[in-house]
Parts: sequence; C-alpha cells; structure tokens
Amino acid sequence: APDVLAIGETMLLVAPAAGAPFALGSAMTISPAGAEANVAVGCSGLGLRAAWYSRLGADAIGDLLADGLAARGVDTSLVRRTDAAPTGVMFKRPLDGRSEVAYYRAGSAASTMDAADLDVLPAPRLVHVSGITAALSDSCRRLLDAVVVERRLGSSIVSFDVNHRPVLWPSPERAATELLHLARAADVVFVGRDEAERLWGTADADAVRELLPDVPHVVVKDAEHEAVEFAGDTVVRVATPPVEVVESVGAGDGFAAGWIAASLRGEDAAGRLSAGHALAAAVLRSPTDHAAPGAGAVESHAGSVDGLE
Ligand code: KDG
Repeated sequence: APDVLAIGETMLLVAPAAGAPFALGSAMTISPAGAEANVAVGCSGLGLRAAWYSRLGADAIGDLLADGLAARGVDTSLVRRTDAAPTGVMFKRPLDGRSEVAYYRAGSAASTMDAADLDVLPAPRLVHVSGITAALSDSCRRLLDAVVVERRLGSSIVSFDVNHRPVLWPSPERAATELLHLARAADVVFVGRDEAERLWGTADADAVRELLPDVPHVVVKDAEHEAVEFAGDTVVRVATPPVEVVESVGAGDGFAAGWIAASLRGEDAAGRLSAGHALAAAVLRSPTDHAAPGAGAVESHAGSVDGLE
C-alpha cells in the first residue's frame, strides 16, 4: 500500500503561455490541475510512495493527465478510466493581475466517483482529500463521507484540506455546514484564515480551533504571515519565510504535502509547519503548480520557530 493516497479530481488546465493574452490564436499551455494530485506530487518529490485516485475519461485528455502525473512520480495505477463521461477542463484567464478561473467539469468523469470506488482502493498510511470533492456531485459527497466520517479506508490517517471553492457550491450555507461536518471528522485539517472567514465568519485561529475541538491536528494558515498548529493542548506557530512569488497556485497543496511528509517521518509540530512552508515556498517560486522533485525538502525544523509546545 502507498504511504499517501490522494483522492480528488484532476482537470486539464488551459492557460495563456507566459505573457500571452487570453485571445483567439494566442499560445496556450496545458498542465494538470487538481489540488489533491498536487499533494501527491509534492509527497512523491519528498520521497514518499504517493498514489492518486480519481476517475478520468477514456479520452486523450485523460491519457495526458495520467501520463503527466506518473511522470511526476505519482502512482496512477489505481485510476479508473471511463468512457461514460469526459475528463474535466479548466481555463485560467489573467485579469487585472489576478487569474479568473472557468471550470468545464460539471458531469465530468471524476464527478461520477462514488463510495463504492473505495472497495478497490488499498488502505494507505494517510489518505488526503479536500472539500472540493464534496461539491462535485451527490455521489462524490458520499465518497467523501465514506472516507472521512465512516473511515472506510481502515486505520488510515485522514487528512482534509477545506479547499472552499465558492463557485462549486449551491449556496454559502451549504458549503459552511458540509465542510464543517467533514472537518470535524478528520484527523488533520488544513484551512486558510481567509477561507475560515468566508465560510464560518471568523479569521481568528483560536476561534477556528474552537469550531474543531476534537480534531487531533488543526493547521490554520495565514499565507504571508504564519501557520498555526493546534494539536491536543499545544499551539505552535511558525512564521512564513519570505519568498519571491512567481505563481501562487498550488502553494496550499505544497504546504499540505510538506506537512504530511514531515508528519509521517515523525517530526514535531514546528518541524511539520516548517516543512509545509518550505514546500509551499518552492511551489510559489515555480511557474507551475508544483515544485521540482526534492525542492522544499527540509532536514529538520530550521527557521523562525515560535512555539509553545
Ligand atoms: O489547488 C490549486 C489548484 O489545483 C486548484 O485550484 C484546481 O483542483 C482545483 C480546483 O478544483 O479548483
């Protein structure tokens, strides 16, 4: 069985080549986009056996994604191919210094995932999922419930990145309720302060901890400033190292991967948070959603540590 199994949709991302406008006839680049697969890529780059599961269309785009993730060190042998639905696609359009995202994923192959898919998956040491999947379809929500709440993957540690994507949800209330329900049942929760504010009306890390009192590890991230981990009665904070940002997408996934790798190696909270920051920084410095293999590896928790452990 793999050390880490990440479950969740990966789409084909189409975005203008560096400096090119979003326009007909413009040069575009294509790459894999999927938060959970990004975590698998990050874990693989840090030396773990990392597998990714989703359904992909039995189409050329599905081939590209499966091959591309395998080339990035991820075990894709579990992936299910289907000709009943196409692989999802996503476009990124530069807009006033930000990127606007357009999804073509309704009815995608991944959205047909179902709790029964778990019957053929091995139980890893840690399974990583995110709130994106809960918003894709009813069957995907049941799959997530089966992983996180019903623990259908045996004794695997359940890692959950809240990953709130507002456009995927029918209403903010549904997102707030369902994502809180899932987070409360996980062993590890990653959430951004901005996300917590949008979902649950508070950006305060202690207040977020109070919403998730029984979760063994709650990591609240404040992008440029610090990350805080609540574990049992301890609270540990590690400041975000300065980094020159080239492209920010995937940084949260890099953080999760670094944290997970350090955690499975038995590092303490300061070491886990430092490893999260290190891989996030490597992703931020990279023009893609991933870092080069080995980038972001930390020997031990060097860096500015301000712990209360
Ligand atoms: O997490 C960064 C991207 O990979 C992500 O935004 C794309 O998985 C994605 C999604 O569903 O939005």
